[in-house]
Amino acid sequence: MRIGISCYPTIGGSGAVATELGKALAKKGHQVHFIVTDVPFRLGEFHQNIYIHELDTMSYPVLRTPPYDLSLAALMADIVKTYQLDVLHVHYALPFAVCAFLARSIVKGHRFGVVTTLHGTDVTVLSQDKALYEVIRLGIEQSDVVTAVSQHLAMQTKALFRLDKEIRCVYNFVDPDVFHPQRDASMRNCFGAQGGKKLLLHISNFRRVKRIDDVIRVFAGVRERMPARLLLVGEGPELPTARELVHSLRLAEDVVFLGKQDQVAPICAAADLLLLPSEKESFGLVALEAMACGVPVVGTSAGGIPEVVRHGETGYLANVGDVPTMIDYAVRLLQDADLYRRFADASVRRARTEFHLDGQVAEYEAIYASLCGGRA
Ligand code: GMT
Repeated sequence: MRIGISCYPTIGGSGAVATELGKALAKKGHQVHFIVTDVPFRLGEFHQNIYIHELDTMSYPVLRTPPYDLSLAALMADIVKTYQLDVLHVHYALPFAVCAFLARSIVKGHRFGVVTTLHGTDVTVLSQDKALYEVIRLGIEQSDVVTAVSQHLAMQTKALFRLDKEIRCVYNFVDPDVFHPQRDASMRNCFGAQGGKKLLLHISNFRRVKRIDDVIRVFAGVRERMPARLLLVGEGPELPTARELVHSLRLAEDVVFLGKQDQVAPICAAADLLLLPSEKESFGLVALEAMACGVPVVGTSAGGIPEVVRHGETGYLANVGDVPTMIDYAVRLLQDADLYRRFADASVRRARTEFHLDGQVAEYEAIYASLCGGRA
């Protein structure tokens, strides 16, 4: 099949999922066209069957803000026509599902399917804006198939937009060839884990919903009970506050700010525990990636996290903001070697059986085929 993919190319779960899906489809022989504002961050080296179409937004003195969404819709229409695409798969309702709807109105004489995958923020945050609510609803309603990355997000979307339309849950996935257990002593040492220090890890875009303060306070509680270090990967609006809190709690010597990192697999594999105390999380891709590396998770039961992390089996989940309970859970896991080993093994097993790349890619292929009259 010939498949167009649009996503936010910047660091984030939705971009990672869209890019990994495109790579996997291309590997299976499909022709994949990324229609994007920038080369997606996880694309890496050259891949056969992958084409990149980068948007060149017009700038003109009269236009204070260039009409980026309209230009993107025009580019989508052009690529669909030129390459006779079968399907456009967009990640995020806004603006991509609406751009795809416009592209469909522009393209005449060629039918193609539109699949929209909802990743969370478009539904849980942007829909709170009354004007955007109707635009998001339009994008969802005009897509042939809408998927959500968790049952929770699918149900939330249906309720928020009072939709009759089916929202199918297609879980995010992980590639076990990339994310797998790999205890590399030199890597752990380079993060300062010598002398039996435990390595706690948090990866995010440092938005408020990630509750970075809770990450740091949980770490502070653990460090009072055992030697430990905290690795913080990513950056975003809460980074300065995080740095201040680390200093005021006198944790600086044991907290490493690694900044934006493209390749997180070796960092995950070096860690002992992932902290994810989010207030909102449609899925929690980092939790899955850590689990695939044999790293249990301590976090909250917000949104879709419990569908990924099994409480008492692959990690422990507490209520949002319940830092003392998260500290207890983390200490319990890190102090009991047998319990830890059981959780680590169960994490790898669950990631491989329930969220394997192959299964989820096949689900998307079946969706595309259903829109092309079964043609694969
Ligand atoms: O978590 C973020 O803030 C980034 C955001 C994104 O759009 O990349 O992540 C969302 O999509 C990911 C991939 O489906 C999910 O794993 C994240 O849970 C989801 N984030 C939120 O719902 C806050």
